Amino acid sequence: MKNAEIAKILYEIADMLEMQDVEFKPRAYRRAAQSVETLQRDIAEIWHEGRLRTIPGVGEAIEKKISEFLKTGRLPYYEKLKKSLPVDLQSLMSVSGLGPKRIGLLYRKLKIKNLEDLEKAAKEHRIAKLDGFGEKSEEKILGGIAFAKGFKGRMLLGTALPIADEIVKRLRKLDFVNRVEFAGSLRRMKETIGDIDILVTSKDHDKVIDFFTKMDDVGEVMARGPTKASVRLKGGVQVDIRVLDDKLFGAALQYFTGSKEHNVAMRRIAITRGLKLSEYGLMKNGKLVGGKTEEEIYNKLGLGCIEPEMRENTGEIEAAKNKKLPELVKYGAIKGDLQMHTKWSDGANTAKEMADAAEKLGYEYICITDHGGNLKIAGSLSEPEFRKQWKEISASGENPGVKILKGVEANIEPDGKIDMPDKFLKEFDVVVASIHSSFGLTREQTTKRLVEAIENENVDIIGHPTARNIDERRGVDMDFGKIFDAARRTGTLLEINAQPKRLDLNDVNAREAIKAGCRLVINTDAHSADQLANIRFGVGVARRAWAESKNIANTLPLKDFMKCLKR
Ligand code: DGT
Ligand code: CA
Ligand code: CA
Ligand code: ZN
Repeated sequence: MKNAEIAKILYEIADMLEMQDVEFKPRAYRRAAQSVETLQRDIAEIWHEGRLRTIPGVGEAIEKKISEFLKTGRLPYYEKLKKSLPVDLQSLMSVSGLGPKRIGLLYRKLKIKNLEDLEKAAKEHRIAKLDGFGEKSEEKILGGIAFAKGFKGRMLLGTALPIADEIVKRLRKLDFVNRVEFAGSLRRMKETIGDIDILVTSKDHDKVIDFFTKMDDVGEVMARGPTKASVRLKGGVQVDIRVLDDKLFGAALQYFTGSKEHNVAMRRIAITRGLKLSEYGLMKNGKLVGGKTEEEIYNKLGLGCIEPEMRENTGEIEAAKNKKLPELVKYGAIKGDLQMHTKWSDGANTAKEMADAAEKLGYEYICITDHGGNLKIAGSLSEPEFRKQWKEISASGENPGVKILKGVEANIEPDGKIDMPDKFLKEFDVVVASIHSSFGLTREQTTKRLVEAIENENVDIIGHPTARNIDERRGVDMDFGKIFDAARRTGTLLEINAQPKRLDLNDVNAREAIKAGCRLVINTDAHSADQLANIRFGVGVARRAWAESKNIANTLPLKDFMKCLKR
């Protein structure tokens, strides 16, 4: 599958054009890249169907380039650009506060090509002297370098999962293969993934390794042995495979799912019971006593079987010991999606098309929440436009299976006010309010800002509460205790935004929110019908937060869901 590879190229083109101060085009490329990156289908299939233009952000020019690349495996336009700008954009871009424009300037003025050059220049105070930079931005850059080093070499869950799915599917088709599962951080649904780990059972180990290392999309074979191999795909992703026999599948799956910290704690428990746990099974005096299934291993250690998403050694082992494991919300439990955008603002599809896609997912309801208020760049709707949209929705006849709610995503201003009139807000079924600007307020200011929004009687849901972007921007700083307290007190729902770049609230915050008695919703914030499938990333976060169905409002049928809105 070439999705990740193409997305990467489109991002780089956008950045390189922007480095040279080209207008408009970078935005288009970036938008297309984002859609391709999180596409839950193989882009080659969409190309074969002649439907590339249905991908949000893909216009005529970009369609042509994607086609050319899929046809020939090359894109001379991109190669030429890259040659003319020998800069390690990817790492420089991951420094918060540094965009392509500034990177272009740093390259032209100081010949900065990579993180090392950047760090050196900042430490030598050469950056502060440049026009448009100052001591403060130099300090910020140094902080940003530290953050970038943290993400370096990792990818978003939303990038890794479709790639892993595709490889798993391929392997399952082979007749000499029995079981195939992915393990590692991916199975735990961590928000970022270092590499993809795949386990296969087969009688013919050699044949599996052979197939795996010779797949079309393999760029480089990094290691190859009789039962394991590591490859780097052309898109840059590393994949590890291990081949084993059926009778040890459970033990290997348990071991390679991790986390390391969870495994260390598990081995300690084994020792207290006179047993030894490893990837080769649970042993007593050198004799195998468990290994075929994970459940068997957990049970023989006196534990209930712990769901992969909880295996981080943050209390799950104690809970399993005391029979206090939560019944985690299921991936199929969501009955409605409460944040999505249509053609009316910055989405790619109509409300009707969104409803059709929702019906396929088995939903009972969706809420269309195009942007309102002052967010001009995202195509915010005026009051008359919203009224026209509502007419269109009711004229579409509605899907008998899926109720379309009238919603809006409004903006929370720096002082906590919502940027739309109260009287109009009351006419919507659901109001989502989110932070889209002024990310740099202090912790006190942000806490006040959010509490004010939460206390607003017209706000049902706080969208992506910290406004972070996993690979670009830290979230706003706030006193979560006060936020959760206000949300619980007012019955305001807090969102787990399922966009792979956001996953906001994250696992840790969501778990705290649940402990504090808040109710959450999981929304995709989809900008196209395909993106409704991103819901699984949000459910993954909820499961990592130990959420049960009762903690997630949109597992409720429509009638009960409407009752838990505060208005
Ligand atoms: P990642 O790839 O950085 O997102 O994180 P993981 O958790 O997928 O880590 P990875 O790929 O290095 O290894 C996969 C799993 O294998 C890991 O979660 C636990 C297990 N594992 C690997 N190395 C060790 C080790 O040295 N000790 C223990 N206890 N487990 C290990
Ligand atoms: Ca891994
Ligand atoms: Ca690995
Ligand atoms: Zn938003």
